[in-house]
Amino acid sequence: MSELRIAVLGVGLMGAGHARRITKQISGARVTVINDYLVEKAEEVAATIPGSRVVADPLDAIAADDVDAVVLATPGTTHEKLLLACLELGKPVLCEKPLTTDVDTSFEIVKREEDLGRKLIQVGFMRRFDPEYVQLKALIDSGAIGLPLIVHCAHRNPVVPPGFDSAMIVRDSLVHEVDVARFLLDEEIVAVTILKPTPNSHAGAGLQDPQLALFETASGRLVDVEVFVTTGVAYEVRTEVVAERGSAMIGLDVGMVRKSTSGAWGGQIAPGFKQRFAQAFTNELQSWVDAVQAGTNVDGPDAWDGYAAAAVCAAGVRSLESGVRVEVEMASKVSASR
Ligand code: ISE
Repeated sequence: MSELRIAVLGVGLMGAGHARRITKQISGARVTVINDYLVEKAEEVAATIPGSRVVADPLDAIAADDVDAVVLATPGTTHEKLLLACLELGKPVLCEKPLTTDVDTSFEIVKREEDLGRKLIQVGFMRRFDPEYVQLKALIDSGAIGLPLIVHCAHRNPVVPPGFDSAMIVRDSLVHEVDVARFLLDEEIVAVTILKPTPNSHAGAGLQDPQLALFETASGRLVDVEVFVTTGVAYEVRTEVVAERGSAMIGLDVGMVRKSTSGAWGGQIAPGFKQRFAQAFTNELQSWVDAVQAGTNVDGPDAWDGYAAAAVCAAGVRSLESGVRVEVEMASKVSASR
């Protein structure tokens, strides 16, 4: 089978990493086209990817004859238009979160894809490809610990970029726990409550950090999340599932434990999500490439998952603002194909 020819749109932190992984680590695919709204940035990245060329307009990049599939890593505000172009041209696309920036346009994308009668969109919720999450999901699905009743999560970032506001903590950070909860428990989240502890005095002025979120699922199971994005420490993502016949926890950061002559013992914590989820990003890309090559186009979170995450986060932001429990407003899943 010939190699999948990929256009990478947006080569900031995520897109540049994906272009490099496709080139160096992924089999069955190569990057043919690079696009970024900063043409000099696109040229800089293209110079490191043999056989790639820069196309300045993202719509031209999607339509190019030497492009079979697209990795979309541009800012979220551009996703709707670019996803519609991919759907129109029948090109499979791996779209970094968010699917789009609001619930209504996310649902429009779901419906457009539905009208086509085949899936073309995978959403970049990479934790589903992380070996520890895969192991935890397999354990739950095996039935060995019985029915999960409660999930405890912690999501800590050492630092966030300037301009990161309290709602972004929900939409950009907590959103991963939304997807993890739906993935592990296999059901929708129906209500969200966000509590606001005393803010970290080292966080930017006005930033509500940390936050404590509580998700309620359709059948009544609960997920609590501490999300704290200015810890100043390192990158920590922990998930514990408490079930009827036992519990299981991942994300303990216990790689090598070193004992030193000072009498101290300890190990290393990943400094950021790029390092913590490096394997997940590689696995995600390889399984997407394999799915596109096999003609199924999606192996992982799809447009519906992107829409569901948007709906839960919208409720989360309303809860953050109002201080009360907010029910999630979401269409029901009608199609048998989903
Ligand atoms: C970032 O966008 C990510 O996706 C990371 O996984 C998350 O930990 C971080 O909080 C987000 O800002």
